[in-house]
Amino acid sequence: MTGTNKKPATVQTTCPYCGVGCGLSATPSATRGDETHPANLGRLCVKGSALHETLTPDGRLLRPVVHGRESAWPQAVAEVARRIRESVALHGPGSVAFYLSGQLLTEDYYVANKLAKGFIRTPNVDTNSRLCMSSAVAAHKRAFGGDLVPGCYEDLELANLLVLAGSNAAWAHPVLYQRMQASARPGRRVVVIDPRKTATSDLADLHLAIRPGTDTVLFNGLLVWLADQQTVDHGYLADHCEGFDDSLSAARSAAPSPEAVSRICELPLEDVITFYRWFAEEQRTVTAFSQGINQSSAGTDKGNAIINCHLATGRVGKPGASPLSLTGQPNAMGGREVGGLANTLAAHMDYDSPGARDRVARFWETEAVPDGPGMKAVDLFDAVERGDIKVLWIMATNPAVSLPETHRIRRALDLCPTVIVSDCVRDTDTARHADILLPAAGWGEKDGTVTNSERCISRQRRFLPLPGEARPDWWIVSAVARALGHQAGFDYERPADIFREHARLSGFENAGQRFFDISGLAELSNEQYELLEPVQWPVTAAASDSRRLFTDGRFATANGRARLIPIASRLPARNPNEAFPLIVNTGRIRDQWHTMTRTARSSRLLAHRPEPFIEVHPEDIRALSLTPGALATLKSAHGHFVGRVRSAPEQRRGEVFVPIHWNDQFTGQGLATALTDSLVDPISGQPEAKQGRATLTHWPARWYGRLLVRRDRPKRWKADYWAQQVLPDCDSWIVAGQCNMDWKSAVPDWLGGQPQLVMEDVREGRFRAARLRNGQLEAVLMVDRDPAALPSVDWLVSCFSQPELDEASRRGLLAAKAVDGDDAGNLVCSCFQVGDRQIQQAIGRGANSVDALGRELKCGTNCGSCVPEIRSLLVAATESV
Ligand SMILES: Nc1nc2c(c(=O)[nH]1)N[C@H]1C(S)=C(S)[C@@H](COP(=O)(O)OP(=O)(O)OC[C@H]3O[C@@H](n4cnc5c(=O)[nH]c(N)nc54)[C@H](O)[C@@H]3O)O[C@H]1N2
Ligand SMILES: Nc1nc2c(c(=O)[nH]1)N[C@H]1C(S)=C(S)[C@@H](COP(=O)(O)OP(=O)(O)OC[C@H]3O[C@@H](n4cnc5c(=O)[nH]c(N)nc54)[C@H](O)[C@@H]3O)O[C@H]1N2
Ligand code: SF4
Ligand SMILES: [Mo]
Repeated sequence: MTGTNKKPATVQTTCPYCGVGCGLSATPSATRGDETHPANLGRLCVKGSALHETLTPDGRLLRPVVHGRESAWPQAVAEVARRIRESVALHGPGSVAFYLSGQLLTEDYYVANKLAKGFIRTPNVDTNSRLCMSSAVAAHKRAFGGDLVPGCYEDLELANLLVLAGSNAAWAHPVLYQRMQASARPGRRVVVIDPRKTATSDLADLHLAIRPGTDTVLFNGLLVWLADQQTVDHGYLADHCEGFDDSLSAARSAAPSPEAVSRICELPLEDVITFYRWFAEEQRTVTAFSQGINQSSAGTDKGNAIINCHLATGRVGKPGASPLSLTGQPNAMGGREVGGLANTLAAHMDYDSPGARDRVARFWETEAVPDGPGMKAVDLFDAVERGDIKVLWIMATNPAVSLPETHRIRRALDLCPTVIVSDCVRDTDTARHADILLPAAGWGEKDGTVTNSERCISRQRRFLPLPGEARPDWWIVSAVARALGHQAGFDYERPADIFREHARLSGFENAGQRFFDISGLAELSNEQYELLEPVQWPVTAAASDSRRLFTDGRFATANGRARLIPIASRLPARNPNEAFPLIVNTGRIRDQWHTMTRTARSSRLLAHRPEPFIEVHPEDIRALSLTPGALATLKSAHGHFVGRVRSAPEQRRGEVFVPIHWNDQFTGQGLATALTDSLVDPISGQPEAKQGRATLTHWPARWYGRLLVRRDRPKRWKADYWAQQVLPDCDSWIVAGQCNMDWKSAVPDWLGGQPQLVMEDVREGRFRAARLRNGQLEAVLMVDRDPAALPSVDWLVSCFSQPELDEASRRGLLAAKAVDGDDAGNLVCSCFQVGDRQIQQAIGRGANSVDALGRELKCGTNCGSCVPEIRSLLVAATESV
């Protein structure tokens, strides 16, 4: 056999996206679900299965850039070290800050935390987990005495009542959703609590379209109901808990009756009672919660209101009975384990845990660690804005997009004397403000571990060479640490060295007080680390079954008892008012990951929702004189957002939903965070990202257009509205303008030269032009007054792949519609690229169920994320008959 046709080795690794933490078998050209991984047992969602499509060298940051100039590593490391040393000398250690990420591997995170807190001695280390999990962390600590998730994924299958609170798992945790779907059985019930009807509601027996921000009232009311119906487990409370009486009386004054709950939460009384009855009846209940709970000015209270009901009924850490916080990022848990949050120190020890500061300092062999907690993300960026932070090192997060009031964040970054950004991608909204850019190795190029929502530690493994000068984050941080003179503490040669140290610290002077203990992994050899199978913590000599915590009713508090927390009635802090009458809800879409730096590289993933949008209730659309399919502007006190209006009966009236993903790299004015403000939960510091306030008005477009240009041609045009859509073979934009255009004279700039085919109908506001080169399509522009009259990109893209444009396509280009009429329509199934029009046609031919459509078109048969959408097309078709 020759070396050239050798197949690349398949590597078992873990998906770098959501906190489900699916195992994958990966090669550079394919990703498959790993059947042996306990999180997914072979399943994958569309983002996981498209991972190999995102591994392109396009747009990668490949070399360090220091003050605008490419530089070699020794110079870049020396410059970072110099800036840190000077800042500490002149302004003290607190003037240096780190802003880290739940997307770092545990080893990266550990080293960054150790350098900051142990050696630079700044407490100012926080992470984007502040925006994500910190309310759940705070709730866990209040209730259980530690940041401990009691349950596991199997509980989602074992539960007879599944409550999904503020979670759109169908889109955000798709493989867990698939597991919930697959475990449906007669008698198993699902309740979804979400102001919007989402794809997740497809699984719901009861959907509570709650008034945003009032979840504490709903769960306080539940506690009262449980007490009044005598379904409280008094034995469990007496043996293992404290705080029940106070919590119940607080609940009684906040939510005295189902009628009061119904009124405050704006829910039908019978639905409230049904939920309460089901919860009271069913011992095997899991309440899974996510950002609808955490991202709130009452986030910690919402978490504890949920946990109170579970403690009161003894449903914690039992098979099929637990509260279960769904973590967002792949290593949100790992970051919490190493102590990446500003108020934590290391290895689940806080600054105020007795003896912790001294213990950690001794373990790290450093003189001291900071005296107390540092600033949380929003405060930290306020300090940057005030000029108190002189050096800010941002790793694996994009705060210019993801923090609220982005205009202030960007100004703060500009004011900061030294901003260091470690990222894999060259152009991000944050990188634009960097003084020093450090090229990080990305997924597939680095080794380490991540911990998923059920405390399962899995290996990410490398199967690609390092591109350019990119280096793993642990390597970069260690190099800087050594340049600062800390050789001994940072002489790591490989991630395994770091992992062993982290595992040793977790067990160091830990006689069972700290539940996070993985000392059983502290002696792994390099080879054993290489082969490490997924394992749930704790991992100690004593731990035998780590699937669930608190199975013996002992908690991590000083007296071993769990605490019920009295929850006052806190209503939404920011109600709509005359100036800003609409509530802006923000969240995720199925096929994109956060700020799109990776997922937008796959044209398949960008096809489902190709541009920013605003989901609006049809009655509001009418009342505000908007047009579905046209553009509109949301304006808040902080900024504005332009997106396509989608008619959404799933919305409550007076509330709109926008996606969080778009940013300046992909559109002109599509930042969701321009609409939310810096109001945070008083305990966790987590921003209230789900409740902006805004006005909504029609965006007065004179024309709508679509531009496709063969890849990498120079860009010499401007439009009031643009959104980039990545397509095979060409660059592509959805555009619109507010002024009439003289297209004939403007078009050479748009197409990069004179067009050969031109059609203009001034009366209809229609213009078409195409430029050919050697008979092949080079660029095409389609403009129309009516956005619905523009052709589908599928067809336009097919014109680009023709070696010579045929006559029919030429005619089609001028008429601006597909010649053969077999347009797939809007994409529904990303895995098999099936559009709504194809599905509608198949329904017309008699395919009358999800299964029948799957047999005919394959749609919905891979990851299943699109099944709720397929179902709604089926319903719409039946209704229209
Ligand atoms: N496709 C995709 N998946 C992802 C991510 C991604 O970017 N893309 N990101 C990952 C990350 S980091 C995270 S944190 C998770 C987030 O996962 P989720 O929390 O499930 O996702 P979100 O869309 O942010 O918000 C969930 C729901 O909260 C609802 N909500 C808003 N306000 C309230 C309220 O007051 N009460 C209640 N009960 N609900 C409310 C919203 O309508 C929304 O449907 O997703 C992870 N998975
Ligand atoms: N309004 C509103 N705001 C929100 C939210 C919301 O629902 N609504 N959700 C919040 C939540 S839950 C989250 S988690 C945040 C997410 O927000 P961010 O963390 O800002 O978003 P990402 O796009 O994931 O940023 C990760 C960055 O790290 C880079 N990267 C990827 N891998 C690596 C690596 O290995 N090393 C390095 N150094 N860099 C890497 C990526 O290219 C990218 O630029 O947004 C928060 N903001
Ligand atoms: S469910 Fe999450 S971890 Fe699993 S493949 Fe999808 S994005 Fe990756
Ligand atoms: Mo998150």
